[in-house]
Amino acid sequence: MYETIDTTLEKIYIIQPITRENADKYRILQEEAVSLIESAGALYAGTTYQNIREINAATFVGEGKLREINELLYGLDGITILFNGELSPSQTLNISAALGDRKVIDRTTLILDIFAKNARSSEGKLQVELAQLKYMYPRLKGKGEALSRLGGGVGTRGPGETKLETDRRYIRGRLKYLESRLKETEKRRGLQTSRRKKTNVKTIALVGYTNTGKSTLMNLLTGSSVYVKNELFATLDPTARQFEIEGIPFLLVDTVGFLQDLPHNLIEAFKSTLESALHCDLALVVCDATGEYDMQMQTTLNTLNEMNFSSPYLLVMNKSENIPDLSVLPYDSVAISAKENKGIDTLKREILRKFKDEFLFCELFVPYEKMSIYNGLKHLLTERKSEYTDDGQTIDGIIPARYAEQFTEFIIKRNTI
Ligand SMILES: Nc1nc2c(ncn2[C@@H]2O[C@H](COP(=O)(O)OP(=O)(O)OP(=O)(O)O)[C@@H](O)[C@H]2O)c(=O)[nH]1
Ligand SMILES: [Mg+2]
Repeated sequence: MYETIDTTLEKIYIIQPITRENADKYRILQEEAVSLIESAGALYAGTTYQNIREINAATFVGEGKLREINELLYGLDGITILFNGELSPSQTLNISAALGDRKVIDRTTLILDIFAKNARSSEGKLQVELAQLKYMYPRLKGKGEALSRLGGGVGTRGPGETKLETDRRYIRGRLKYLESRLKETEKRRGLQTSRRKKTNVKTIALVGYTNTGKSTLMNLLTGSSVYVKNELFATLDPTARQFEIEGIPFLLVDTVGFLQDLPHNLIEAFKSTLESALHCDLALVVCDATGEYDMQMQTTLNTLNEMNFSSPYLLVMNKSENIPDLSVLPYDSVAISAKENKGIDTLKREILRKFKDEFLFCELFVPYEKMSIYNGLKHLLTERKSEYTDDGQTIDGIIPARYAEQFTEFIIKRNTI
């Protein structure tokens, strides 16, 4: 029997530049590029590294390197080149020309392709298409020659199995249309958010590096079934679900994951869908305890800060079932395993602790003659336990801090969380 290779999959060869800025992390960047290629549904064909002391303005990498790649890939058709960094429009075209008109994409194009593949909501699709067309437009020389030269596959796929348009005049019109459609949806979402604020339910956002297990944790906490996959950017559209801790309702929002060196225009594109997460009452910064969690945490917080995020947050180290000694993890983090349902009670307690100024955990006593007063207030508190005695009712309850004063005469003990 012969092993068959799926020839329908595009093969991608990586050029990994090594610069002064990425000297300490280029290996992680290269590994991530391999995961990105697989997440885009393509095959990894190999990597070449190049030390860049001085950037060649025309082609970024040196001519010698391009000659070497040309020789290496000679006769191998259908191999796409991924430059694992950002290229200017003319650099993309020049590299392609130097490699015998081979298809060349950069990291942003690849990420946008995965985004297009994974966008589900109509707003997500609009945003991805807008970001793709904006990025592609200056890369199209004349009437889309460059892109039509690209052929099919990665970098030419729009959201929802569509093929991206390459006609510049068409794109200009489409950009205007997409922008106005997005403005409308943003307005509608603004209304929803303000309505939600009025209901007073606290919002908790799951944020973090891609593939750390945010959606798995979302499913575990809320009993929902959002999409989980061992793939980068599996989640694109934010999803919100209610869940309770000790009878207190919370809204949990799952969001798109981050990646180091995420292009700025991509962050811009998702700023509005991330809005609910940016204004959350608490963010759970989910990291992979078995990975480069310091880098993951820094990337996440830096990206959020760029978007004016200022909510309190809690560090969550997921996948910790694989860590024999948890004491090596950051001391202020909560170690969990979303997959094996471990550490979740501790996580819930830590979440409540973060809200300790917002809720009063207390015991109350209501004498029977005051029962009607209490019944008028009852809807403001969460009763965890209650018991009838000879002369009244004792209640173990949670009161939102701003209503606490109304219960003063009934409170007999204030508990700490
Ligand atoms: N070993 C282990 N794997 C986990 C755990 N939690 C999640 N995973 C796996 O990690 C992979 C990614 O999980 P997701 O929940 O999709 O991660 P995510 O953070 O939502 O990823 P994106 O949406 O792509 O940013 C999946 O293969 C999960 O099964 C865990 O506690 N332990
Ligand atoms: Mg996810």
